[in-house]
Amino acid sequence: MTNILYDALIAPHAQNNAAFLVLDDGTTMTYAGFVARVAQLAHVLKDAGVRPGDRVVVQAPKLSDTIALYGAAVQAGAVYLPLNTAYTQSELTYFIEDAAPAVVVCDAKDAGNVSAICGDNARVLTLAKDGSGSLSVQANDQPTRFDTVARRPDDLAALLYTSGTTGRSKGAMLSHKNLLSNAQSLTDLWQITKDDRLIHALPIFHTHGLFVAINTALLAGAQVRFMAGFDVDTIISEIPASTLMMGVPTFYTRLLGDARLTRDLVANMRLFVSGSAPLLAETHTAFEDRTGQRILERYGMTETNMITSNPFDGERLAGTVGYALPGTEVQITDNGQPVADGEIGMIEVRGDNVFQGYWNMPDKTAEELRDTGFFITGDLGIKADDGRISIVGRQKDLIISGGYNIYPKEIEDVINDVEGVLESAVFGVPHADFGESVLAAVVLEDASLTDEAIAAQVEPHLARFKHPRRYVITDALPRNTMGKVQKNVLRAEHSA
Ligand code: MCA
Ligand code: AMP
Repeated sequence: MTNILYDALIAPHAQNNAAFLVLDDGTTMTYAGFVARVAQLAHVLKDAGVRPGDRVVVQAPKLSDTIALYGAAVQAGAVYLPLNTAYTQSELTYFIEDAAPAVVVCDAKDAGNVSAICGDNARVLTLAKDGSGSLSVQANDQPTRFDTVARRPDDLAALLYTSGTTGRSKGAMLSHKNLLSNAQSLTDLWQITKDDRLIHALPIFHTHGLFVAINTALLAGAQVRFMAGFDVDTIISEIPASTLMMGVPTFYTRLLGDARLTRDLVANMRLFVSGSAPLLAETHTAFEDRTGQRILERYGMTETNMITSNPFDGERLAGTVGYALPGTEVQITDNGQPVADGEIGMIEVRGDNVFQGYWNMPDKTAEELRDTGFFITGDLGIKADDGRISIVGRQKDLIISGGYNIYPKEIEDVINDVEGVLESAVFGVPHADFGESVLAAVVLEDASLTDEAIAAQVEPHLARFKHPRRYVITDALPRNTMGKVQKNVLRAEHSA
């Protein structure tokens, strides 16, 4: 038995002295150095009591060691569980209790809080922004070889939480085969090779920045210009020496806002990829007018990795997400039955990319993953007669702000718990920078409650990117005859 993910992504680089991660301070981690560091960290995990199948929670800064930790979890047969660094203690408590990890790696500044959550149930290791902390101290003395733990293709490699329409986050169980098959499809389709240099400005706790970007780079042996975060100046200065960028639509609108983005600047770039949120056709067109490059839009989900992509060679059509990836089937359905080409329906997907179900939630899994293997995405789409897919809406109540998914139910639950609030409805309105932004309509029981007071009580419970940007106090929420809140009415009223 082998470990297909480690064997494909990491093992081949043991003697590869090419640069893998090029950091903001100019230092470089070579591929061979990465393989050695992965082994050292795998020893740390093993010594900390991690056994095959155990979860390793990581809420840590974007560092080369954080990527090596992902590799280490894979090599040690563990299940990697990355978390947004913006999550508050109350959000973190839920994830740790639900996933019951053996080890939690966190920023040194959060160690006290995290230890309080974990008690004796998990070991806590630290990794600070400057790379220091107990994780690296322990790793530095370890051997640079580790006996890779064998795993079956369907064994879990990662657990990624995705918020739910019920307000409770669900852990999407991703297997070695799920991750590897998708990395292979994307690397082939986008023709990524060792000659590529990828601009990496995404966070590494989501599918886009971790699996789409890092797994494809590892598979191809490409160089990654690994940036701490999104910064227009840094990206503009790195574009001439790079060939590839992956980003959310906000990256592209922000770049378009800078006059230095020109055809000459991007002359060396061969591919710009966009995903995680709808790319407006006007952004696509404006980017082409300015640079001569047609952004390649693709579509995916945490549960499925990438599902469709516009072609590398061929027409990249604005407003469409392209064709099902090789090995991935997409059907458009109405009540579970496929509809004719050109008709709107639910997008469903099947293939090696589709997850193994939700952690500890068999009922939720059964609701969304059919016996036939098709996963019900909650996105509404149309398939043209040549197979090209366009997303036309969402059946799930979801806001996507700057590529981050925000489920209104989770926020409404927190607002409704504020003393003096009768009920609330959270909805998204168009936003020039983030695509959508969060608003809350609130009906009060206690008329003296102010929006500042509500915001202050909501704050400790939710990561900042989820906070409503505005509270609208109203006498009643608009409802249809069935009593369902009409968020489209709220959106129309407040979009300006
Ligand atoms: C930051 N803030 C936000 C967001 N990001 N508010 C709403 N939506 C956001 N996306 C808030 C912060 O809380 C802070 O608020 C203020 O903005 C400044 O924070 P800062 O970190 O400086 O912001 P930034 O660096 O400008 O970040 C914007 C960003 C970032 C670069 C667009 O959000 C980002 O990297 N987004 C990518 C997310 C991503 O990777 N998604 C992929 C998910 P305050 O001032 O109040 O404190 S994977 C996925 O969706 C699927 C599978 C797929 O298909 O890929
Ligand atoms: P996540 O919760 O991160 O798994 O987000 C997945 C959701 O992001 C999908 O169900 C879509 O609604 C949305 N999404 C991802 N890529 C695109 C895209 N290119 N266009 C429109 N929506 C997208």
